[in-house]
Amino acid sequence: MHQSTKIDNAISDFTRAVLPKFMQRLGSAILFTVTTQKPRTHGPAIDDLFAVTRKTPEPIRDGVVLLPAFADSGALLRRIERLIRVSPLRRMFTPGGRLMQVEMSNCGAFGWISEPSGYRYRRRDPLTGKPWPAMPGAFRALARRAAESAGFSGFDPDVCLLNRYTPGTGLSPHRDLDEADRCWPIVSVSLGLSATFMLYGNQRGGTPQLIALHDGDVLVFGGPARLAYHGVKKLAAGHHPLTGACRYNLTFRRAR
Ligand SMILES: O=C(O)CCC(=O)C(=O)O
Ligand SMILES: [Mn+2]
Repeated sequence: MHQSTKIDNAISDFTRAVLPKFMQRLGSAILFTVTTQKPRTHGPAIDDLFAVTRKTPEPIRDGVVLLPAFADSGALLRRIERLIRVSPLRRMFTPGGRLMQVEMSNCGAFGWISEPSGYRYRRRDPLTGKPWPAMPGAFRALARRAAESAGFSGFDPDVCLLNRYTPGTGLSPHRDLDEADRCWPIVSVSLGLSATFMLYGNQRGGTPQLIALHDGDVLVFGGPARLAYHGVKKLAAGHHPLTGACRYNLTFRRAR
């Protein structure tokens, strides 16, 4: 037989007899791998918002706990994008008429707003006239688990205030006072650019304790620290791969 015919025959034998068996085995191997993979316990694949690389909780002071890298920021940000298409971020005026630096929106049964008559929780977004977008179940679960990890069980937030900071923007010292029952903690999630949180005592003034907050960190404060004065230093310029030149904060509260 001619040499090239022999090679042709060998190739066609291989294609007919060996290759299908090989492909069949490969298919079974892939199927085996897929079907025997355990479901992921973290990350957006099963619709939770917990980071895979959570670190040990850090007690800051009585009633204040930092949960470093607790939240899956990528998954949270995708939901935030959807929420602010419904109720856009906006800058509000303080009751005294000053334009706030931080851009805000809300999701949940209530939203926190500033009106000429004072700070209020409202069921409807004054910008759209419609109810605030519902709080995603995964947001609620994240806030509940964060509170629990900090020693506050049973937290069921009905408000999630969305804050967006750009470089040069900060939040002056204040207390979160507009909630009906202060037995519930505040759960505060940081996303994107890092910021410096200023934690004071329960009286105005003094020297703050400075807490560095990075992407995915969650700060919980309640109990004896529930009415502590707190604020955020002006954001330094920077770039974060997920948020660009800004920081988002989600503040979960129980309003009613
Ligand atoms: O952005 C933060 O880390 C804090 C936000 C805050 O204190 C608030 O919205 O009341
Ligand atoms: Mn606050």
